[in-house]
Amino acid sequence: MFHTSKLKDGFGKLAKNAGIAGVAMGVALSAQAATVDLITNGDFETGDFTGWSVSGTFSGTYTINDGTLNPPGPAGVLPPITGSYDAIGHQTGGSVALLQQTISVPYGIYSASLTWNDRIRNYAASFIDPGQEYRVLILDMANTVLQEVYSTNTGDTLLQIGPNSRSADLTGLLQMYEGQMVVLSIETQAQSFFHTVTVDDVHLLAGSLPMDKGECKKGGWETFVNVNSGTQIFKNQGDCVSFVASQGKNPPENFEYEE
Ligand SMILES: [Ca+2]
Ligand SMILES: [Ca+2]
Repeated sequence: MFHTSKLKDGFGKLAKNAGIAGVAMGVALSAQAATVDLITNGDFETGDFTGWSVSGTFSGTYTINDGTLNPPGPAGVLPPITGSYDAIGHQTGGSVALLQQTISVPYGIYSASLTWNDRIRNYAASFIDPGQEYRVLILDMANTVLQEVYSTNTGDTLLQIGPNSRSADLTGLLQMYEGQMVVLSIETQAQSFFHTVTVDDVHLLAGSLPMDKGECKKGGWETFVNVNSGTQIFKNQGDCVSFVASQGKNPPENFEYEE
């Protein structure tokens, strides 16, 4: 269900924002891809922390695992979740380990989805908030928590070797921060060690809408999807062209306007 007036407003807002972004960056609007991954090296296949920043208090840190890393504690060696490398958070004492990436949020976001895989190995008696916790947060540049995407809680299964696939719809949050910077913060905290957390395949997909009829052509219409549902937005090229030509007054069949 959608309301045409709301849809039209949304298209106008998109056009205005994309226009501002286009002028600021000196790029053609039609050059924007329908879906972009805002994370650099989310699969760690560079074999290092390119794109990421690693920090921690005391002994807490993240290390690249090539399948031979034996982290402190009883966790032992495990192959990377996918590919040749993943990243493991570990410690030898009370600590917080941070694996962070700063993200430049584009204009004109229609849908946004954060996905990743992990393994959790907590050798303490319980999870405790926040002392013995693994969490995935979105922060602003002043380190204020904008959204807790995931966090362990007391009573959760201690050993979740998985790998576990996790996902979150970040559409509303990223639409509020268009044109700004936010930080993805993957945090492993321990007061009773050992607490060993592996992450891999981190992707933050942002899907947009076409601003130019040219983006609909040569199969371009097929590339516009809701990145959370996977649903194609347009049923054919004409549907896409009509949406652009009418400036959003002609909503496509599968359009779900997200505020
Ligand atoms: Ca990998
Ligand atoms: Ca928690």
